[in-house]
Amino acid sequence: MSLMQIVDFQVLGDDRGSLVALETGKEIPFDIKRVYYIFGTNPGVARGFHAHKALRQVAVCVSGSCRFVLDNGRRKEEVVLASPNHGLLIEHMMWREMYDFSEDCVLMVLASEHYDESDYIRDYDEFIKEAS
Ligand code: T46
Repeated sequence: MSLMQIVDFQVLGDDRGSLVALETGKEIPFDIKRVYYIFGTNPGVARGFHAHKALRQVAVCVSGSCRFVLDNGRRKEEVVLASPNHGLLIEHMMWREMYDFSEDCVLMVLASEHYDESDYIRDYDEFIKEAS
């Protein structure tokens, strides 16, 4: 199975433009406890470089684009997020790295838990040990 679980969102459009609605239990397969977004990323910057023990997330590039690399400890895959119509479901115990943020990138992330630094695995060797 692909590591890249892309969720297609329904776009409600009319002559005014477009609207996407995201709801727990519909497009988002967990209770949304937190929303954050990353923007104004400087050129050449890479982010992420960690996994989460329990956190589940859906990442949406609501503007611009960026590249995600996901790694489950056995293999790595990458995808470019470039549409507000799709979300990337990132399950727990998945190492993630983000690259190639466009200047206009706004990366919105819906998260299943409140922020908790103790849920992060920021050391790749530790991640590989825990993932195996
Ligand atoms: C992830 C990827 C996609 C908070 O105080 N609250 C928060 O909700 C978040 C997400 C971060 N922070 C603090 C922790 C750090 O001092 O903001 C600072 C930057 O966070 P971090 O270096 O973890 O950012 P990224 O872009 O490397 O990773 C973030 C999320 O942390 C992470 O869960 O999956 O985006």
